[in-house]
Amino acid sequence: MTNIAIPCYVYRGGTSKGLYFLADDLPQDEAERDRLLLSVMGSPDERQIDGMGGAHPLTSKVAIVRKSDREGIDVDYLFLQVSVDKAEVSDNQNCGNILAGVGPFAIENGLKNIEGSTTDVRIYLENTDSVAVARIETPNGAVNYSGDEVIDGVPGGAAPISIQFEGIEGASCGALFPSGTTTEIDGLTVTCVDNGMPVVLIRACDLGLEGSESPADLEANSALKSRIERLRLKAGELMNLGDVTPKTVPKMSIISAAQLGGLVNTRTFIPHRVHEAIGVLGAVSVATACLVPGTVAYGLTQTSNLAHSSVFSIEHPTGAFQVEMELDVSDRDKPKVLRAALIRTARLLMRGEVYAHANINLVRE
Ligand code: NQM
Repeated sequence: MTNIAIPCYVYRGGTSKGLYFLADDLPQDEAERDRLLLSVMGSPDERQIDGMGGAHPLTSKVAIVRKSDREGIDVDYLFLQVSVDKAEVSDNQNCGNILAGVGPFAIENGLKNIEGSTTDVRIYLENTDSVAVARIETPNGAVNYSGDEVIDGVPGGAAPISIQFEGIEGASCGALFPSGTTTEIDGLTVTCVDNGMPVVLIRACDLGLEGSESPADLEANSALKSRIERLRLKAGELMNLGDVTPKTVPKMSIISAAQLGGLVNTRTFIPHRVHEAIGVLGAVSVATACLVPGTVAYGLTQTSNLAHSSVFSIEHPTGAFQVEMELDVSDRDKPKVLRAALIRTARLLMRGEVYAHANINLVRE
């Protein structure tokens, strides 16, 4: 039996890597589509040896893109997280890193015409019903990928892609702080925030940690992992996310005082592995919490002397992530997000056809 060939692009988007498909090239039936994606990625298998996945959640990601029929929007982007070791495909979170490849992919595939030396691609984020505008360098009638922009967690430079978000506040949880600026869970005071990504902020000292531990050390601490998971399940209910057992949200960010002159230092469970950096919308949510009085991050970051509009640096295991934020905190009970923007890069790695098993119903559970 011949295997199934599907047109596919592979991009590094920010600090993640994924497969990019045109929606029309995939089965319309979701269950069939998911079986196909599991087959292509080589899941479930810790090594993903029989597929394209890179054996880590950050390299087992999929973008599905279609031309949009929404007013003022160029393309619709659906993000899917393909589990490495389980037969699961989840649409319950966004991914701002994979988003970085969506603009270039849209232009390469004729879903958006080049406008000049730069092209703004307006992208509807299907996962959270929000919008991102990505500015892509397009000199000489083609996408330019090369340049000097360096983002921590990626070796070398590439062309900058500036991304601005609209309407991400409370997009998954219904409110920026769905349980107030602080909440008690299991005897710990935490902050639950959703500015594009549901995140629970926990002070490292409250967990008996320094906050500068390596991802490998944190992952090796099984007592800590169980405690974080118990907190996550309770936080999920408080954040209007329901039973989050099978979900990849909320993310659990352990925060401590900045060490590199930034706003705060982070180690983030996403939620079962620890991020080598931090997710894009994860960083936006953390930065937001740092700027709002009353959160567990606010005291830690001593932001009282800082402006509420600037570029803020969120430290992570491989460097720092710069987020441009503007917040209106004049009404302390109802902080408003006025602007969230950042720079990413993306690299086109390959385009061609990817193969799924001929009988995708045979993907092992
Ligand atoms: O938060 C990892 C990543 C992400 C998500 C994760 C992301 C975001 O680094 O917008 O980019 O937290 O699952 O790709």
